[in-house]
Amino acid sequence: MDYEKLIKICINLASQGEGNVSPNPLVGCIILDKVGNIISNGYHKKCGEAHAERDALLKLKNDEARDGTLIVNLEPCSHYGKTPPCADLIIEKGIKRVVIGMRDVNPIVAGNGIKKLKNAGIDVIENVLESECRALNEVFIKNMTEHKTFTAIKTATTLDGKIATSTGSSKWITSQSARREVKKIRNRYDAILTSSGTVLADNPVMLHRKKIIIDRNLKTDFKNSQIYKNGEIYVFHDKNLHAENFGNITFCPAPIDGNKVNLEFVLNKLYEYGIMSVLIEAGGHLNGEALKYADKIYHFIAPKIVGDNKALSCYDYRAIDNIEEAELFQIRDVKAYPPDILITLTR
Ligand code: AOF
Ligand code: ZN
Repeated sequence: MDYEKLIKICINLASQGEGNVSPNPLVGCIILDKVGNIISNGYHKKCGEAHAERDALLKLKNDEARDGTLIVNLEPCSHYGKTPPCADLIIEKGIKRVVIGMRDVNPIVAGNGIKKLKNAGIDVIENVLESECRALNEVFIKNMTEHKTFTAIKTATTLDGKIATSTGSSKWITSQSARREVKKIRNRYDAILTSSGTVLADNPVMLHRKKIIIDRNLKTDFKNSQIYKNGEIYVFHDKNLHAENFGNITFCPAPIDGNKVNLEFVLNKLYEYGIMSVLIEAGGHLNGEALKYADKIYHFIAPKIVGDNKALSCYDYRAIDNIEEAELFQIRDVKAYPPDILITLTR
């Protein structure tokens, strides 16, 4: 049986929950009958709703899953959370074998689901396509193991790393197909984060459920800037004000680091607010400051060259002498969005 292929199907099913399951993991599940035909599938659709295993099992009539195989990208849970334990339901339905992509990193589950299944005499196969399963749930893993918000940067530049000319001309560097992909990437993140500089320079809409703006001196136009017209918004500043709500905007005071709002403070606050992942889309100063916290970078490159050293760079935050001080990332993926490309990097 090609379990890797089946786990891949689970990963694709799980991805349908993107944008809706946070703070829960992305989980997909398929069920094979005793001769190996796929007879059901399911995925976790929304936080608070059925887990993937329950979704797939409850589509079947009473005895249909008996002696079958359940395939799932994350260890079935063993605890009573917002829903009852999936391991119990799997046992009750008479499943004979469970194939798992990765162990759950949630300490309440971590191996207990597998133990429960084995104690009931179920054959458990672990770690099938594990690294792909871990990549799928990179946000959940960071949250559970480090208690921190998963932080990513998205930038779109020319071949020479520029995001605008010296006069600020930047629309558009990348093509429509690349920009369409950006919308899909945004949807995977609980919030997007930008700076007053970007709001003032570009007046972007940045359509999203939650938006974070770093605006130290509260100099953006809260009435008229496009970005404030929708979504739940948090503005971090250093005015002597208490945290306050005005309509959809929450104003959050933050300490200063040098002459900038302390980014680590902001990211820690986001986790307190229940924001499990954030995509930073800003200019070179904030992007640069964010690099040391970045778990991931989405770097779109257009086949264009500006060739002007006064043009604005995607990372512009320090002076170094030695090339060994450069920030180091690993290229995980390169995809074409003709005529542009997207390079995805992680640590
Ligand atoms: C999910 N979906 O398909 C699986 C999960 O609060 P609850 O009851 O939704 O439980 C959430 C935990 O359950 C989650 O942190 C993870 O450890 C485990 N498995 N969660 O949301 C699923 N299989
Ligand atoms: Zn569960």
